[in-house]
Amino acid sequence: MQKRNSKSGALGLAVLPLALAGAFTSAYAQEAAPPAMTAEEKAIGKKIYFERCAGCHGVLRKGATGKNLEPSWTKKDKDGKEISGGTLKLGTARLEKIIALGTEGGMVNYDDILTKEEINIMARYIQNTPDVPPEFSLKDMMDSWKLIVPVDQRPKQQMSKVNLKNVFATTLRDTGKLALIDGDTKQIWEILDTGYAVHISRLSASGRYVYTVGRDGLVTLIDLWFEKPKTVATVKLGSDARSVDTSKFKGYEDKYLVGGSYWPPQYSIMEGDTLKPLKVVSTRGMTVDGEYHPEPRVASIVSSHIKPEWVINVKETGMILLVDYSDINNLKTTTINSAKFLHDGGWDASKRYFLVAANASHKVAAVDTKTGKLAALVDTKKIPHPGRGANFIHPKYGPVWATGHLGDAVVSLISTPHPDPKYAQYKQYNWKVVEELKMPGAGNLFVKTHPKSKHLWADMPMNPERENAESNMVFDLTDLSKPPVKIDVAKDSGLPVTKALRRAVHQEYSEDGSEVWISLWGGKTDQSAVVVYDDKTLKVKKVITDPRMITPTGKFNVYNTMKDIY
Ligand code: DHE
Repeated sequence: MQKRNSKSGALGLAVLPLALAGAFTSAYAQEAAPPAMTAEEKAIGKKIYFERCAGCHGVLRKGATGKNLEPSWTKKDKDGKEISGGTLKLGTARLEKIIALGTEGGMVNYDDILTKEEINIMARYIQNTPDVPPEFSLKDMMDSWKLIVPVDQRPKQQMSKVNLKNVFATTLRDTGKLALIDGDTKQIWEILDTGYAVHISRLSASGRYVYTVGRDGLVTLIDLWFEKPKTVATVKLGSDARSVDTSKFKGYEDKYLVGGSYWPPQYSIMEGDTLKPLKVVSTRGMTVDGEYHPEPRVASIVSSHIKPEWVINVKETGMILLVDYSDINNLKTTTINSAKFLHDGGWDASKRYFLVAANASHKVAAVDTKTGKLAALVDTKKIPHPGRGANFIHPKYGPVWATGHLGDAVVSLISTPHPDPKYAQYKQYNWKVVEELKMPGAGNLFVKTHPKSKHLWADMPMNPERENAESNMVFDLTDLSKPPVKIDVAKDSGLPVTKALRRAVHQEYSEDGSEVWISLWGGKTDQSAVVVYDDKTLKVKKVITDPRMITPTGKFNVYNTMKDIY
């Protein structure tokens, strides 16, 4: 996903065909020396690149959701020409414009985040050879591991009266903290320190432990059985990470945790209740096109309910790994070819098929975890971004799974197989996009519904228009021909308008499916809120705000996350 949207500038990178990405060899020899940089400027460039650019372009800058940014692309020729051997050479002035204004290809504008000097540093930094960060071994993990409260010193039962199943683990992104909010009382129960620019949380199969991962690779294990939630262990997965999941198959509950890293490109297996590192597996290797890739990052990970298995999606190679964790010393892995640039995804309603966006390939791959084979590769609109998607019964086409798109103003509904014979009549539609629901604009990140709900919620936080970015669209699942209702979440919060957009992002249902919680992702220092809606009436039920409520984004209801309900 792109962090922010372009204002309007249709510059350079947007028009570069991806196919040209590798066509630089002949021109390479004629390239000029990279622009000079002082050690201090290099350090600034390195930090900004990690914080702002690496997520989309990769540490080695080979490109994924974002374009390839290797010097072969970014540097001008020795003679100052921009085009050489079929390759567009960008150079400092052009790169400065792209960084400042963004592109229509999805590159965001940084002119109101970075100073002019920083933009100039970045334009020069990316013409220099990429810094290669150090590897991170099992020993490095072990050295980083902190067991703060050993298992025998933890409570033997839940100490508080809080309804744990309805607790929401809420990301406070830019503060590097996690708020544990009591869903029944809507009170903040505890706020705990986590990793830098904390990303997602997942639950152990029992619902006792919350695992949170930061972009710096720090995993935090939180025990909900204390009177107040407590961090009982931490460990580093590497220097850059996005995903974790637990072992959910019967007999393995709370036993293992698996974490996926962006850098180094690998996944790591840990003890579920202590985070003691057990094994590290590299994901470097060949892409679906048969080319070696040095940085195939681990994107989404999900734990199977029907087998002792994780589905591990490797972004740059387009390989989906089914990793059998029943014997981690003799790890059995099924490697499934799908499409490049795998990102986020979720289960179908039966939890047999995992559907994952191959975002820059504009496809959704569906893997059949029962047979261990690719079930389908479905063409979608531009840059599908489902979050975990949304499952419901379409009035005409039966069971469907929904995904929105970052690059297009539609939510696509893909027909999915279902074991219940009453849905056999819909088999003819399976793995087809059966309907596209119109949105007011692109920039969708998440869609959500609940088995008890008649509504489908879709956000647009990456849309450039304030009125779209701050709203959600709600579709009536009993009559999809009705225009969706637009809910202005920022306005409903009652908070003062701020200079920064307050992006209405990520929906999560309460345990009983009666409420929808939406975050307002505001400015880095602005007090913000989570707005709670009654899912039936679409009226505001509660605005959860607090001076510490800064940049709330993802929310993970304990029960729904534990059971993968969406
Ligand atoms: Fe995410 C899920 C990667 C930016 C909020 N994000 C995911 C997943 C991946 C991913 C691989 C799937 C995890 C899984 O299921 O195991 N996200 C990335 C990036 O690489 C990216 C584009 C850029 C970056 O540098 O990190 C990125 N993500 C963001 C944000 O800026 C968001 C909107 C705000 C934030 O808090 O960081 C954001 N991502 C989320 C959320 C989920 C997520 C809330 C989980 C959704 C769910 O319902 O499970």
